[in-house]
This record gives sequence, structure tokens and C-alpha cells, in this order.
Amino acid sequence: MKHSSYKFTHALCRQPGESVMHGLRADDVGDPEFGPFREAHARYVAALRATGAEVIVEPALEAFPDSVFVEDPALCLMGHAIILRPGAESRFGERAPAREALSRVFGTEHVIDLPKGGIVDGGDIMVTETEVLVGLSARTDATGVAALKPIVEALGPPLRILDTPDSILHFKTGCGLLDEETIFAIPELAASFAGYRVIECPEGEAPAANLIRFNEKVFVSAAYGRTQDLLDVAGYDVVAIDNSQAEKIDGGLSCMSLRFTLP
Ligand code: CIR
Repeated sequence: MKHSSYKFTHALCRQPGESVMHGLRADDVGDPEFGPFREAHARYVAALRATGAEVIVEPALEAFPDSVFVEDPALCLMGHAIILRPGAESRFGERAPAREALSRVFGTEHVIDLPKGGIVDGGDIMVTETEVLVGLSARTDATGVAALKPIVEALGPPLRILDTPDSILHFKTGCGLLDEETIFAIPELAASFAGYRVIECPEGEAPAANLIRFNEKVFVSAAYGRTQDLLDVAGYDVVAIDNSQAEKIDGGLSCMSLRFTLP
């Protein structure tokens, strides 16, 4: 099947539960509020739909406070879903509902379990037009990536291993794909992308680096005006999305959807 790194027919999201207020976080800046989180999530889903994609929204899982961040327990690639092994213990149980939802989408025969051993979070994986980049982090280890590599490469693209700076949770906390050849990245990650054009995230706007290109739009966190202006001037069709609730528990825009194409 044809692979595209940013043109998708579908996305899969999961409603936040009230338990989202107990989501994991590196620094406590206060709990997210459920009502505003749910409203922002609904606007996020609507914005994805407005690009023409079909967006599947799974029900909330109260037992898993971070399960709204549906990107972490799975990787969708070439008509397949790979069920990952989340690096945070409290998130491990998100695998079964992810497998269930993605089996409905792709068919059980196209759902692959990452073998036991290491850990890999989807937030550490960037799929570009030509390769799959995985950043080692506190949530993704070398054993996990060694198990993932042959699965990804059997599906097509080569997998390359990079590092994630200690200052950020996931690799993609610090970078986002803009098009076939361009990556937006915090300065600490800019040198990682030899062979790509890199646009550096303005100083003081690091949380904006987790943007998503989805069809013809680039979704950027609304709080970061200089990033929006920079990308607008660079010719991208920028949509500002309120991410203030998710940001309190280290969630970026990419984390709240799995993006894929069905034949
Ligand atoms: C966690 O720590 O797992 C969540 N509070 C945030 C996950 C964000 N996901 C992502 O960057 N892909």
C-alpha cells in the first residue's frame, strides 16, 4: 500500500475520562479540569474531521487516567497496527483496549504484538516519508526498539534509532513532521535530522514543538503565537488548537490521535 507521512484517511482518538485529572506528569502545575479537557478534546476531534478524515472516537477508560493519549500504546503503519509496550507501568493496561479498537479497524490479522521484553511508547516514534525514527527515552529502551525494528522493516520503511534529550518526556515532545522533507524541532534536537530541512522552534515555545501535520493542516498549540506566525510565513496552513489542559500532564497534540490510511 502507498505510504504517506501526513496524508491520512483516518484517525482514532479516545475520550478523556474524569480520571484524566490524575494523569502522570513530570512537574505538578495543577490537575487538568475534566470539563474543559473534554471540550478541548471535542474541538481537536472536530479539527481533524474538518480536513476530510474519518475520526473514530473510542469511549473513555476511567481505570487508565492517561488513556486519552492514544498514540502511546500503538503504532499504525502500512495498514497494520503494532501494539507497543508502554514504558509507564500505570499505562500498560491500555494495550488490551488499544488492541481491541485497532483489531476492529485493521482486522485481527493485521494487528501485531510487540514481543515481551523491553518498552516502547508511540510518543517516541516519528514516521517520516522514508523512514521510522525512534528516540530512546525513559519510556523507550534499546530492547524494545530491537524488537520493534524487524516488525517495522518487514512492513517497509527502515527504522533508525536516535536519542531523546533528558529535558523532555518523549522524542516527539520536541519535534513534529511538517512535510516530506521538513521537521520542526527544539534546538537540542535540530542536529538529529541530517537529510531533512529543519525549522527550529522559537526560544520559550518548546511545548509548541509537538505539532501535527494532518492532511493540509498543521495543528499547533494555541498558546504559542510566534511558532504559529513562523509556520504561517513558511507557507503552512496553521490551525491553533487549545492544548492547555493536556499540557498540564505533559500531553501534546500528537498524543491524542493515531493517524493512518485505510485502503
Ligand atoms: C504520560 O506521562 O504518559 C502522559 N501524562 C502524557 C503522555 C503524552 N504522550 C505523548 O507525548 N505521546
